[in-house]
Amino acid sequence: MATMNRISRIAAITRAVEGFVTGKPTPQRHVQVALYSVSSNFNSSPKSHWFSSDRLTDHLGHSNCAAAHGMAGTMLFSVAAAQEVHAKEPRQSKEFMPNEVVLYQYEACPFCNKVKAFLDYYDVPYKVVEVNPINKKEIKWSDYKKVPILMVDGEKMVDSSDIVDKLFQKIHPEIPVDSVSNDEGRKWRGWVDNHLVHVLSPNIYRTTSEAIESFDYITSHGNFSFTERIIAKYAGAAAMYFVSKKLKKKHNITDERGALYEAAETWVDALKGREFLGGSKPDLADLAVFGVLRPIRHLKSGRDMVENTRIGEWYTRMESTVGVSSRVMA
Ligand SMILES: N[C@@H](CCC(=O)N[C@@H](CS)C(=O)NCC(=O)O)C(=O)O
Repeated sequence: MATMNRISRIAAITRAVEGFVTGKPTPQRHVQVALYSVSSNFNSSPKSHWFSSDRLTDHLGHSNCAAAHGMAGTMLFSVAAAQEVHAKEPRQSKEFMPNEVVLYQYEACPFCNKVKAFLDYYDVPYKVVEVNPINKKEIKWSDYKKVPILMVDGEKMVDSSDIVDKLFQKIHPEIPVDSVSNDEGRKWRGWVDNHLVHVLSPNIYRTTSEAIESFDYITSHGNFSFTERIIAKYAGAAAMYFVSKKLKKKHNITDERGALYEAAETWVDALKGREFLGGSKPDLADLAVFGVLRPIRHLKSGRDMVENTRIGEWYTRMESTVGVSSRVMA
């Protein structure tokens, strides 16, 4: 009986996935296959969701929300030893000394990781509240139902790019809002949201073993109950494996690894020999690229990317510049 339920729910996922990919509305609006927010509450009420088709673009279009922290990956990226250590930019604004910064997030969500890269770089201490993707009870109080949500001394900020812009303004009140990013920075920040994130999902779910690796990370770092975790790992991986094939088509990607390598090379070309896009120190585009790549860095796709492209040196520079996380215990 339980098995039957499971099978019929997996079938529901597949239908929802098809509904999404074909663009047809699906009656299974609440089946959620979120790469960052994968969950497996198969016994959930109709309100809970595995794969909510109205949110699929968020979940699946940017399914790079997975990573595994592994020794192999650490070693691959540890050319850092040979690199000079870049100092963090000191916080320049005495006006921005918040008492409490709280990030509502999914651990592997690329948008949340963009915000975290910024906070880490600027040494802004922040607490994290991991949101349960099934019931989102931690953000019940909010009308805005996506993550990241950042609370800065009671001020609510939403949308990763807006959050970063607002924080930058607080740190650098002397810089006019329009100049937060120059044309080049703006262009590449847009590229991250409109291109890079779409390339990541077909890669991290490319093969069944990669999909399981990704889901292993997601479910072990996310806010899941024990049962949710086990089911999500395998059912989510299976569903996303198929979804990623459809996503490839949706975004006209034929060779996902090729597209990932191309994106990495494109970024290195954009640097034009500079240490960072921002010159001798990272700008907001550097932080955005680094932020969305960080969750995949120790997955097979991230390791392959570093082995097969020139991005490793920049990534390592970013890693050493951003430094240790400024996250504090909640
Ligand atoms: N444009 C938003 C996108 C945020 C977003 O799509 N977040 C996803 C998770 S990575 C989300 O919360 N989706 C809704 C859900 O989980 O139900 C941003 O940059 O912050």
